[in-house]
Amino acid sequence: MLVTDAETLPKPLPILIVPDPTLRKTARAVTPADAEAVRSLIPAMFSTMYKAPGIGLAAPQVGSLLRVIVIDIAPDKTPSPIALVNPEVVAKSDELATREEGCLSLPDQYAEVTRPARVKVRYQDEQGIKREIEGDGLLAACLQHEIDHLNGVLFVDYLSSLKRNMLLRKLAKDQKERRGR
Ligand code: K1U
Ligand code: ZN
Repeated sequence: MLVTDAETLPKPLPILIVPDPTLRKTARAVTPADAEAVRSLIPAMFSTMYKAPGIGLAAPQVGSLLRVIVIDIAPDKTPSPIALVNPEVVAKSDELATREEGCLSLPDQYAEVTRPARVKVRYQDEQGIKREIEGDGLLAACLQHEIDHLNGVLFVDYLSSLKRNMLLRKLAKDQKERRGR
């Protein structure tokens, strides 16, 4: 299946929004017994990410506590979808980089986040083959952001408590207005 082909993708899943408690839980490692679940989860996650639209998505954002993330940092250009099962950061640079991040679980909220500029991530692909990916720039930020989701960590956790509380209050206000519409 071509994961970027809208006609062959499954129905998008609802995305959990902060403060949903699932977003604060730690996802568990995928085992061979999860093969069937992961085979249907990954296309559903791509479908959800492309529809949002976003450049990444982690399983807890759609209510699954399995260690699975999907990424496509160039969805409008040449699509380059990557599904990562049991991803782990195995190396990170001392050099840091700051960039603006958003999160599909905190709609319309953005903030500058500082993280290691480059990372190497070990993971299994959809077939269970062990692979590594190394990245900098947006790819490095996205990999770290999505792996954080698997550990119940959100980008707002890197902000000062003042900035975090302002952003969370704004989110709550926006969501209340959206529900009232
Ligand atoms: O995990 C998520 O909530 C997805 C998030 C990933 C991310 C964005 C920015 C830096 C690090 C990680 C998003 O995709 S937010 C939406 C977004 O950034 C975007 C959407 C459409 C086109 C381009 C970017
Ligand atoms: Zn996010």
